[in-house]
Amino acid sequence: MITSIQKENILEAPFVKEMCEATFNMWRLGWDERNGGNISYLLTKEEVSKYLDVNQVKRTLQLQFPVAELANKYFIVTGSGKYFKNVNGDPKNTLGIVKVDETGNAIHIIWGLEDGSNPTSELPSHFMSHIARLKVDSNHRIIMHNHATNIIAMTFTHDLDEANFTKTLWQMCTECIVVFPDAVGILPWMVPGTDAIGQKTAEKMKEHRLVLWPHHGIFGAGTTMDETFGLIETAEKAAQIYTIIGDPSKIKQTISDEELDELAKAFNVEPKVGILAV
Ligand code: 2HA
Ligand code: ZN
Repeated sequence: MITSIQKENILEAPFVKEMCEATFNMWRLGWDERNGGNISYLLTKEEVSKYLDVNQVKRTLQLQFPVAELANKYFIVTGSGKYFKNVNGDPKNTLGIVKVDETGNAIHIIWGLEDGSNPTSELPSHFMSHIARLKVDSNHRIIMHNHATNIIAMTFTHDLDEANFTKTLWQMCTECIVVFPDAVGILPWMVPGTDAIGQKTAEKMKEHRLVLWPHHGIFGAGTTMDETFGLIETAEKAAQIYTIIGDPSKIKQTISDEELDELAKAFNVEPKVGILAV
């Protein structure tokens, strides 16, 4: 009996197309110079099985940081050292589909990264953040990191207190409090790519879908590519306005705490406690 089932072309998979489009847009917006930025996207076995035999392992990589909570889960990830500018034209070398093994101590590459490259250097921050977000949101799927220009600029010119920073962003455009009522988390400056920054990022991800790495960039979490992209885009737009204003002493009027509160009520969102003085 012939049991082999015809698989569809993986390059036509919606999740591959979404990765190509998101990376290209981030590069186009100037947020991902050179090999800056990384994305990981949680996939279901059913989604992947439509295109691949999930038991055909190409390579296995040991993890320095066990992720038992992600055992048997599938992700499509950007590759380490890959330029976002090039993903759309070369998905099979710049993207990879990985399955976390049944212990959480290793990952199996089942597609992509064909030139022998590895998943993103920020895999600890991605995996630990997925674990944190899945605990608070069962629909969570995406972790996205980039070097959003004005967010980085603002980490030089604004103090790094989370409540102060968030309130300034909320004041810069009316949409902000509606899009990220959960506020931004901010780490101290740390060396990227390490388990330590992964742990700190994930701790912040318990309460925030946006986490800033001062003088480096931003992490965003969400249930879809569009939502996660839009979250970062909105914070970046607010930071751009702050940076265009330049000298905060030039500000003649702003959105008051009462107005921000009114806005939150009108849009049915709960602003993080301790930011608005109302
Ligand atoms: O090189 O953005 O944080 C990719 C990065 C590291
Ligand atoms: Zn980075």
